[in-house]
Amino acid sequence: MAQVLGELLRVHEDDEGRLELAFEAGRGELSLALDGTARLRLWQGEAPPMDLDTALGRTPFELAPARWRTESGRPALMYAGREGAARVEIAARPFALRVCDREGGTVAALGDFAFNEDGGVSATLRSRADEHFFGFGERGGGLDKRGEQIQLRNRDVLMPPRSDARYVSIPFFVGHSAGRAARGILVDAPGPCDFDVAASSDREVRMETRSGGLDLCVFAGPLPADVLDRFTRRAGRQALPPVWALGHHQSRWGYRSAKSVTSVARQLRERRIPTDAIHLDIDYMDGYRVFTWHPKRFPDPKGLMASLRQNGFRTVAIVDPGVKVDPEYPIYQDGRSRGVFCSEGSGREWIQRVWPGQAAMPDFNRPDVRTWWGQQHAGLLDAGVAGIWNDMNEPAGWRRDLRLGRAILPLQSQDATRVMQADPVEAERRGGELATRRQAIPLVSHESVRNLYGQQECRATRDELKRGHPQARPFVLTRSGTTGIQQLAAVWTGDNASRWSHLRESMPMLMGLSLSGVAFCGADIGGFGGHCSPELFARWMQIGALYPFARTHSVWYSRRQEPWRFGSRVESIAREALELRMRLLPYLAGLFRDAHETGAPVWRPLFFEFPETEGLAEVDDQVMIGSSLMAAPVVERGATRREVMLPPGLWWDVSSDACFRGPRRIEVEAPLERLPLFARGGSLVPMQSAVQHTGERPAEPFVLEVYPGADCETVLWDDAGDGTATPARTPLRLHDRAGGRLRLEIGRREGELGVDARPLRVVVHGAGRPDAVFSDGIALAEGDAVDEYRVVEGRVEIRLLDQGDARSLEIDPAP
Ligand code: MIG
Repeated sequence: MAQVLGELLRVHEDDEGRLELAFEAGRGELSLALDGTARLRLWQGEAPPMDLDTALGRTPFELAPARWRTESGRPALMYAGREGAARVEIAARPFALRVCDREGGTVAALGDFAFNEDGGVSATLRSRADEHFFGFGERGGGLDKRGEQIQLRNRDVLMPPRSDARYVSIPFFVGHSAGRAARGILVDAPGPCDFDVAASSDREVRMETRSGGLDLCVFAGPLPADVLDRFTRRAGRQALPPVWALGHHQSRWGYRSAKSVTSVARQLRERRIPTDAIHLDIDYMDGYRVFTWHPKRFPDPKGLMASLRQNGFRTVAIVDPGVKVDPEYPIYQDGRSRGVFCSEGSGREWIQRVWPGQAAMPDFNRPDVRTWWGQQHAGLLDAGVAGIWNDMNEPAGWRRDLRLGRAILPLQSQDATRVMQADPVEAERRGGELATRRQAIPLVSHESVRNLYGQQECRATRDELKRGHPQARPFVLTRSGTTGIQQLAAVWTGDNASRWSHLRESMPMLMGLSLSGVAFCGADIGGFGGHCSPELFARWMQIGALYPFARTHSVWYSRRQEPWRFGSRVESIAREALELRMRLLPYLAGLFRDAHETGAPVWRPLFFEFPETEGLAEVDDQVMIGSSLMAAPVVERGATRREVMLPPGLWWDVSSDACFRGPRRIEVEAPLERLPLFARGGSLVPMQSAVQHTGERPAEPFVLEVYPGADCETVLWDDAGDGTATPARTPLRLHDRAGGRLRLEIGRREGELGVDARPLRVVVHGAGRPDAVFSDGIALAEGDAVDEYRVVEGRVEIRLLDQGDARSLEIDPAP
């Protein structure tokens, strides 16, 4: 039975700017952050809701010195600072909140607070009938979640109905209606929670935690980008990937031996399919014992990885959390003697079935267990593994299974109701002492902190990869996670299938995940389960090569999915798609830098870039890659044309330089060879020539594509790729006076990293045959040499030597 909060009895302002609230049936705390974010916590009894900043090692809430005042008869908590401002009005009977921005506009109105039997809290957010909702982590279905009932509980699952729980739960959403201020809400819960997204009532979002009180934050806009900036400031920003991780990854469950890995690698190079990483799935282990190598099939891991590395490949190895129960297996013995595993209420080790048979599950909530787990990686890392792939960490598992050779059929899903784990906050507080005094750590039920499990494992992994190299940018890939996972790992969306609908669905799924803070995300290219057709593979690779994280992966009993398995036509299409990714590397690296610094995702829905424009919330088969490029892939079988929605402004078809003015819908031809890709008018896209992997020196290191149509500015980042030096930064600016002279300013390069002088080719699209081209005021001659220009198919190409000095270029159109 729901129990209302009852009347607000007392309000007490503490010395630091928090407001303590006492209700008939519980307690609360209201506070504001320096950026104007409002936070409400509610709980029953003594214990406040679990502090996830402490539990997950996040940056603490940046408390602002707010004041409790009454203005024009309304008591409110208020703060106004340089970075943000907010006023929160409180109504006492019944308790309700109104969060207002600096201008006094309502950001959020919240009410109907009630406790459930297990100490969870439900609340209602008022909504406009035309508000659209985005986020919630990794979800199926369309981009706009209005009308859905959503469960957030991490679990292993094959493409469930859209309302079902999936691997990654992020209880955050953005609310947006065209032309109005956007806002965001985070329900910062360690365990499962549920949302009714204007399904039962079109003017309300209902949210409920299942236990543990409520810890809710309201993030103001006005732009969707402002909401993401504030949200990721709270939850953590995208970690910068090592540059090699931005290349293509080739994976398959079924690369059974070192031989098969070597052969795939050799063919990738022979056939010139750009690839940076090869993944080793569970096949490399000995009887699926984590951190071991199969002695026959992988007899010389070090030699294997050295030869891969010599050919420009990094190796990523899978690590599952389940440790085989085997008295002969040193890792199990050691873990057992140190008591690192989760237990059932009775004190018995929590055993469940996964690949190795019976397995014990480490309790990653404890810092000593995370350190222990990290140390187990030594063998992999010494052998030359460059990145770690954390699978099965929801955690997945089953109670019984049927084993038929390589096939394992889970028969009965796990029931973790009696499992206990260390209280992550207490464990954190006790830190290093823990190993000796663990008996004293209070336990909580696994279910109440379930959504943290995979994230804590990634934390153990990342910390280990950074140990001794604080500047390093580790590569960790995870299947499960929750709020803030982007600080620790890239996310792939788990087991999809080789179906057109799953290709189509990957678009909104990745855009939704992106809006939940996870910029580095991707779906298995080609589909994991089932047999991929040549046409589906071609189409999947065209857009997959532009996923923020681009990995081809499949299951062992499906048709092989290396690009050459589908005939030479599809092989060429895949090669070209991956070459495009390599050519875009400077642009992509800049987008990751933006995500890291501002929270703006790499993959953005159209409304994110055009929040004033009506009708874009529904567009989820097109994507903005950064603010300059828009892809409209073909995701329908047999289609060779498609309709494209062009938002306002000029749009250049990248393949033909045809130029269109939006807003409008156009039909484009898209034969199998072609991905419809548009550049926004008024954009500068730094590119390079294609390489086979990111470690290869491109023939042309810097090609600046200029798409006229509006003024714009951007920054080119040069980066050692591994965090060893602060990057160099070259500001770029385009002045596009309609009809008049076009001016490009290349700023002076700044920063620590030395960049050698290099050729630069500036390509100005749609410039026709100009009257004159100037560099720093001096007219250039036509020709192919440095400091000359030529006209190629309606584009002006200028060759320069980039030595890091400021430069300006001007193009006078023909009269
Ligand atoms: O229960 O390691 O999602 O990518 O290939 C299956 C084998 C276990 C699930 C992952 C998939 C991986 C597979 N794993």
